[in-house]
Amino acid sequence: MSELPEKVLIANRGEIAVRVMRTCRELGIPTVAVYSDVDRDALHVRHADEAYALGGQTAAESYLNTAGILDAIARSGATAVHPGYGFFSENADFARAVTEAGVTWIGPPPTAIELMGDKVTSRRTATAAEVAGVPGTLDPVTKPDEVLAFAEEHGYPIAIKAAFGGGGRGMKVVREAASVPDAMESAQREAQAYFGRPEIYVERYLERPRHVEVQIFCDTHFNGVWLGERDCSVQRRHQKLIEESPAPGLSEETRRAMGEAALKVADACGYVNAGTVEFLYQDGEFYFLEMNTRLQVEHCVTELVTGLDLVAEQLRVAAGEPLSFTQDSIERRGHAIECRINAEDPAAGFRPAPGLITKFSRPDGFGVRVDAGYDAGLEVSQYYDNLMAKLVTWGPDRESARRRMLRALAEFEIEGVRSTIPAQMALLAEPAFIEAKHSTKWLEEEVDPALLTAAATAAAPITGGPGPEAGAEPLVARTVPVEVDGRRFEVKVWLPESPEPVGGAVAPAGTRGPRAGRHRSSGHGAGAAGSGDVAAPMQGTIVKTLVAVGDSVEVGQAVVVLEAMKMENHVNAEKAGTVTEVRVSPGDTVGTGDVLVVIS
Ligand code: MV4
Repeated sequence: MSELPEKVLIANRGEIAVRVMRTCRELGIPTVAVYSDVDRDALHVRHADEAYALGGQTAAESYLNTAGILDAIARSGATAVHPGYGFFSENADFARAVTEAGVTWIGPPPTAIELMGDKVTSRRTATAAEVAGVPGTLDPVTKPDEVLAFAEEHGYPIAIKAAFGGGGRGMKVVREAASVPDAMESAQREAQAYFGRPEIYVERYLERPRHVEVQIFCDTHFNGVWLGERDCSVQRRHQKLIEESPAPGLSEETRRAMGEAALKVADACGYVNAGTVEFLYQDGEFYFLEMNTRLQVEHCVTELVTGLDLVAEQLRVAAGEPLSFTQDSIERRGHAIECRINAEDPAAGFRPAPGLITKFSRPDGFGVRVDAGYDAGLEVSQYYDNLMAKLVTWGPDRESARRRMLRALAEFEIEGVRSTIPAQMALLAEPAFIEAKHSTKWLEEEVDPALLTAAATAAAPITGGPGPEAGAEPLVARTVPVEVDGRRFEVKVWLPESPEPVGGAVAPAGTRGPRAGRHRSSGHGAGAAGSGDVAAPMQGTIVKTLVAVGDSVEVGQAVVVLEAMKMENHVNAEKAGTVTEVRVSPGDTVGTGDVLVVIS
């Protein structure tokens, strides 16, 4: 029998939290969401079985609040934590804090996170495993002479990079000796500013590389498998816009060599769980860049090509199970492309465009997958990243996946905020992309910006529904009475300041009940009148039981005191009879519909 976590807390938000919850649901594992003030009604909260407020708006106040998340773990009784990507996913201290609380960390060992989190030690680890990076210094450089000597040996251009950085911030390209001192100084300054450490190192600079990364998976039984690669070369300012698998034009021989190199790196850092090894690829050669010690945004293209659920595999591996596949059992079929649908304005340099989504009509049909973190009526907040959804298409070959993507992008209707869709449609129709002649420099340096501006301007205007102004009205907390099965409760709801609620956009907050998962049957609905099963009308904590087995009770008699939302509620018997079961005791957490007492 397969051992899986009993209850998973997802320390994240948006599409990745929803994506993890979907797999948990398929596997019968209850899920716990955490949420910030602005995410009170977010999609990930609706998908979870239980949800706990972290408070705050910014990431630091909420999804990076260790004490708050640990508290939610304790209160929910979660036995495992999935970090998603971003936030705490590559934070070794958080991983340790979770483990020390006796909870399973669904991710790699903290030591592997640390080894790969710093580019100097990760390059050393790769080099020790005989996986070459771009030729460069293994130790940080401090004097211009060291850099000049390197350049004399390897030739210009060279890249000066932040040792403890990532994402390309602080990278300086130098094409002549005279520029070395200034470039070093500014690279050090930026490294200090971005990453809090000034150390820099040097590499030969590749002019037109492609970004190709390998998905690997390792278990605790020393099995390691590579699942194929992804080409993520369509980027701007290190934000990926389109990803695909397999990488076009890669020979089977290179693919296998890359996969094996990725596994050597994983081995060398004692890796367990899902990971990605990034390479720069140019002229048939590949060079180790860095390793990402998390499940990545673009993991879905690998899922479509291999048919494997990577989150399910993460749960198995975290529970100590061996991998469910072997290197020889992996079959890669066809081609998958992913577009990151961001709330950004492509006509304004992909400037973030947060706001209220007034229409969100998703594409579907054969070969189309949408992983969305938003829906109509929800607001893309300035506090978090702009990813609204991932649109992924599969086809038997690259061209059919590309055409299917164009079809699906055209079907996707988003109003209220600007999106990257028009830009992606224009890019996918470009000859350089169709012929796969693009590189990491393509979008920023080779594509005519007028193409993106024209596409975005021609796209539908940002109208529909009440418009951003109406939705932008601030919400205020009000305590209002509600009736649940004829019983009165006071609940706190967040309503627009104006006396008349707009549209009904806020109705779900008041009517959905306190954080009840929408898939959960309430148990006290149909046929509840006169039922002997006394069920919790809402999620909460049992304060007191007022009856014992054998007691006789009257209709309407209080049998349990339930604390929910800082209020004590009496839960009453709906029929007269004798108590045959008391299923809860003080301190227990119960969910909506859980049976508390049985009367016959
Ligand atoms: C490079 C490079 C060319 N030569 N290193 C940018 C992100 C960081 N992780 C590494 N980056 C690069 N390093 C050498 N020696 C070009 C890039 C680069 C890049 C790499 C991957 C994906 C997109 C990129 C966009 C611009 C530059």
